[in-house]
Amino acid sequence: MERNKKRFETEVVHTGYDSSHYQGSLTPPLFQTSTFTFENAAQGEKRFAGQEEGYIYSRLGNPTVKVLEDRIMTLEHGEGALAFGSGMAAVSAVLFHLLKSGDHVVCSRGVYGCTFGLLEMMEKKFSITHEYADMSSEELLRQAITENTACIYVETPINPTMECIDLKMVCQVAMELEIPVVVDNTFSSPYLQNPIKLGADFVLHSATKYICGHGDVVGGLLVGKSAEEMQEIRMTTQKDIGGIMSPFDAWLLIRGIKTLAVRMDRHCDNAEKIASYLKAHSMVKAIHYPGDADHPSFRMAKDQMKRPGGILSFEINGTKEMAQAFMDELNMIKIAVSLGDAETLIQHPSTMTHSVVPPEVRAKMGITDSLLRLSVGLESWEDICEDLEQAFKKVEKRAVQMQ
Ligand code: LCS
Repeated sequence: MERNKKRFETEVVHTGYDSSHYQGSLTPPLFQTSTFTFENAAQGEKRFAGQEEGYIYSRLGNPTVKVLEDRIMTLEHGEGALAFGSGMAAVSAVLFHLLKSGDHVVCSRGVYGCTFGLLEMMEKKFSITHEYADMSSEELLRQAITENTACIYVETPINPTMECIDLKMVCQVAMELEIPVVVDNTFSSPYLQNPIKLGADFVLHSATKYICGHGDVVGGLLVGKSAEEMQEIRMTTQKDIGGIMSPFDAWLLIRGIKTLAVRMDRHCDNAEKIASYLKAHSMVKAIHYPGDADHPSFRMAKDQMKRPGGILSFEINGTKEMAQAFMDELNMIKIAVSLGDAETLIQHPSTMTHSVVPPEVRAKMGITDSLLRLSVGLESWEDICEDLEQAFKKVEKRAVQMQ
């Protein structure tokens, strides 16, 4: 299918919707309906048999949701897309599609806490084993693959350590061994990185984050490079497990995604400034940001991503208590999980998003108790810095008094 005739900034606004089909409505209409009526019994039979195109029931497809699915499919260079009720519903749908008992998953050495939880559950309940692999070299990746490996699952940049994985290298190895690759592209959004173009079979998003951009929807998106396989997922793991997106959430996400390119540029601009500020700060032991020239993934991220993104993590020079006290002293910056919103958000991975990960595994993932993750928002970068600075000063003063 011929695609991408227009540039990203145009596709993100227009693709998947033709107003002439909807009485000229500039905005895609909200089809807030659970079911669709048939003209007669024969039509219902044909639709169920797949002999006639058309909607049946919103768990199997909905016109508002389809606009979003078609848009993300184009933005991620896929041939099929599905929308889910959460990012985790997208993760579980693709893993249940690919895996059966006895299979093995090779996973990047860090993943979002609930993805970790899902892999644990699959191992306990269904004997689907997994290994967190160091994918920093082809040799190490190959060492982790077994004859039962049925999926390579990669987050890049990894939440929250910001390590990046060389997708071209991973996909080349996987293609040679005929193992499907799934990439969680949540941190980059399709504006910064397109895993299918680099050889991945599936790319997914927690649409809750940058795609929404406004902190008012929980949703997930899955894009695949095979239209047939995506249709199979629609009619199996999505239909029968049922983690679909509501039409209203799709409608909000269509609104949010229109501004993705402009928002991402601003997130990236702000993150660059905040990273330089934090790197130079005496209270900061280390920063983890792919745009930092000292970051181990700096060069590779530069090739793979359009820009280094809007998230960074940093380790405060002190204890867990100090990290938490620092968060409590912030005024404008909100303490909250999630990311990619207009508001700058800070969270403490070891007690929040990754608290389900056992401490020894967290240590291997590089998640220390003094690590804080900042989702840099759209505010003035000077105001973000001023808020960080006043909190550092208060915590520093308290530390001196306690000595
Ligand atoms: N993948 C990544 C990389 C994520 O960061 C998250 C959520 C998910 C998948 C799951 O998406 P959801 O079901 O929440 O839409 N990450 C969160 C985080 O870092 N803070 O709060 C949620």
